[in-house]
Amino acid sequence: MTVISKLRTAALTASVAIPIALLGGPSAAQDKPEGHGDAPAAQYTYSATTLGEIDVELPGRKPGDPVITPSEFNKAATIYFERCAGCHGVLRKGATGKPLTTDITRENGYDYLVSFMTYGSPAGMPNWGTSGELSEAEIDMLARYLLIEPPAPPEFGMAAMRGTWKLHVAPEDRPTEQMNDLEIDKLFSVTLRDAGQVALIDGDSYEIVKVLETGYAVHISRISASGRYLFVIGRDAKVNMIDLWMEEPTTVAEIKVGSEARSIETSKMEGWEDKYAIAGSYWPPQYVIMDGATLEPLKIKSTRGMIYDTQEFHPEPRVAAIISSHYKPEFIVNVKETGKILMVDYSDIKNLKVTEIEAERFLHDGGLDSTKRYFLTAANARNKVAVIDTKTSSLIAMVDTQGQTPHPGRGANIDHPVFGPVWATSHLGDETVALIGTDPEGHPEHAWKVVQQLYALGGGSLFVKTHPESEHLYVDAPLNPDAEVSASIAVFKVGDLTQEEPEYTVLPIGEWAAIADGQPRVVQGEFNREGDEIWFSVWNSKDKESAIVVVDDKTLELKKVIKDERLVTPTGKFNVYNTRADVY
Ligand code: DHE
Repeated sequence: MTVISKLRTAALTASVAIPIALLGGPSAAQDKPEGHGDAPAAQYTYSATTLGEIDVELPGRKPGDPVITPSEFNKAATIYFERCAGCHGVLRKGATGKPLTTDITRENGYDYLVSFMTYGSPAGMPNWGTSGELSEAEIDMLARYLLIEPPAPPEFGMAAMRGTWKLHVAPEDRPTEQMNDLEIDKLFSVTLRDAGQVALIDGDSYEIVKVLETGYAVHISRISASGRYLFVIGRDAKVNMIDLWMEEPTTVAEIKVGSEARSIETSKMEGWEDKYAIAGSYWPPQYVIMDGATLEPLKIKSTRGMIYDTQEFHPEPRVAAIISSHYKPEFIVNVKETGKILMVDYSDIKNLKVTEIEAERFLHDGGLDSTKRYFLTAANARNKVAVIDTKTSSLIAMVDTQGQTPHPGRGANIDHPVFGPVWATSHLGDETVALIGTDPEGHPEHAWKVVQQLYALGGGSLFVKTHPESEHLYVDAPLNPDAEVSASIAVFKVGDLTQEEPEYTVLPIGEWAAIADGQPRVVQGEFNREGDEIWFSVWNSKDKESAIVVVDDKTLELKKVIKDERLVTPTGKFNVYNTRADVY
C-alpha cells in the first residue's frame, strides 16, 4: 500500500485514449485504435454485437449504388454494427460521431471513405486500416456499404416480446416464505460477463451459492424493493427474474425486450414495491414496463423523437440508466441522444403520464444523493451532471464537472468535513474526481457546485464507491492504459478532504489477487451489507483466471481473495441490500 499526493509519476497521470467516441479527442496517427479490439477495454465503447448477428436485407438496387452482394452487405452490416454503430448510430444518423447518411457519403465518395477508414482523422476517427484492425477487403466492403441506404434492424413490439416471454414458475406456484437459509441481504449478484451468467456469492462465507444462466454479455443486476427478486439484463436484452426465496435461487420468468439493452429497474415507491419492472433498450429505442411478479410486458414506449435543444428528430435515442423514485410512483429514464430525462408515472399505466425533462445530450449513468431525493446523472460526452429533484420531477441544476467524461456508476455519497453532503463522480478522460454539494437546505452555498476536485490514479476510471459506515472513498481506473494503474484502486480518507490536495492510498488489488497470466483490470467496488468491507473484481480475459478481492474497509488490508474456476470475467457486483435500498 502506498500513499500518494497529487504530485504523481507520469505513468499514473496517463489519461486514457480509449473511448474515442466519448472523448471526441484525437487518435494518435499510426497507433492501434485502443478501445476497438482490445479486450476488455474495447468492451467499453458501445458495440451492437447482437444486432451484428441479425441478417439484414440488401435494399433494391438504386441508380448509382455500388455493386455489392447480399453476403457482402450482411458482412459489412455486422462490422458496422459492432465497430461503428456506437458512435455513428445504427441508422447512421450520427451520435457522438458524425452522420453517415447516403447524402453525405455519396458526396464524399468511395475513395474518401476508404481513406478515412484506413487512416482515421484527428477528430477521433480510428485508423482502422493502418492499425490492422480491418483488412483492405473489409474497408472496401464497408465503403460500398456506406454508399447504400442503411438497413433498419427489426422492431420489437408487443407480439415479438410476448413471443419470447417465458413464465417458468407462476406466482401461485412459488413459495410463500423463504425456503432456503440464505441471508439474502448479504448476497452479491456478480456479473460473469463473457460467460453470460451471474454468480450469487454469500457475503459471509464468500462461497458461490449458485451460478445462473442469463443473457449474452450480461450487464447489470437490480433487486426488487422487497429483496426477493433479482433482475438481470444481458446486452442481448434478455431479462432474467430470479426468485431468491426458492430452495435454490431460480429463474422464474424471462423475456427479451429488444435486440440490444443495458438497463433494468423495479418499482420502489412505498405501496408499489415489487409491482412493476422496467427495462430500457438501445435497439429498438424504447422502454417497457412489465409486471413485477411475472415479467409480462404491459406497456412499451418508444423514445424516438426530438432532441431537447435543436428540436430535430432523432430516430434512435438509446435508453441508458433507469432509476426508481422513492418519492413518487415514477421511473426515471435517461434517454441518451435526445438528452431527455423521462419521469414515467407508473401509478396508472393505462393513462400513462410522462414528464419530459430537458437535460443534456448523451445521458449515461447516475444515482441518488444520500437523502434519495435528488438524482444526479452524467451527460458524459458533454462533461455535465444533470440534477433532478424527484419530489418535484424537475431539473434543478446542470453542473459542469470540470473533468473529461464523467462516469459515476451510481456515484458515491460522502459527508464532507467542510462542504457537508456531497456526491462524487470520477472521469473516463482524466484523473479528476468531482465532489458536488447535494444539500440545498443545510449547505445552500455549496449545493449543485463542484466544491472540490480530487486527483486520483489517472484517466480510465469507471466507478467510485463508499458506504454510510465507511470513512473512505474508493476510485478505480480499469481503463487506464498503464497496467499497474488499471489494476489498482485509490482510496481517499474522508477526514483528509480538508487538505488542499488530499493524498490517497493505493491498493494493489491486482497484485493481491496473485494472478500469473494476463493483464486483469480492477473494476467496480461494492460494499457488503454491513459496510465494513468492499469487494473488487479482478477482470481478466475469458480464457484466464479472474478473482474477487475483498478489502477490510477499516484497515484497508486484504481480507480475502475469492477464486473459483466458475468466476469467468467478473465485472459488476450488486449486494442485495445496498442495491435494493440505494445505499452507495
Ligand atoms: Fe455499463 C451500468 C451502458 C460498458 C459495467 N452501463 C451501465 C448503465 C448503462 C451502461 C446505460 C446504467 C444502467 C442503469 O443504471 O440502469 N456500459 C454501457 C455501455 O453502453 C457501454 C459503454 C458499452 C456497451 O456496449 O455495453 C458499457 N459497462 C461496460 C463495460 O465494459 C463494463 C465496465 C463491464 C461489463 O460488465 O460489461 C460495464 N455498467 C457496468 C456496471 C454497471 C453499468 C458494473 C452498474 C454500475 C452500478 O454500480 O450500478
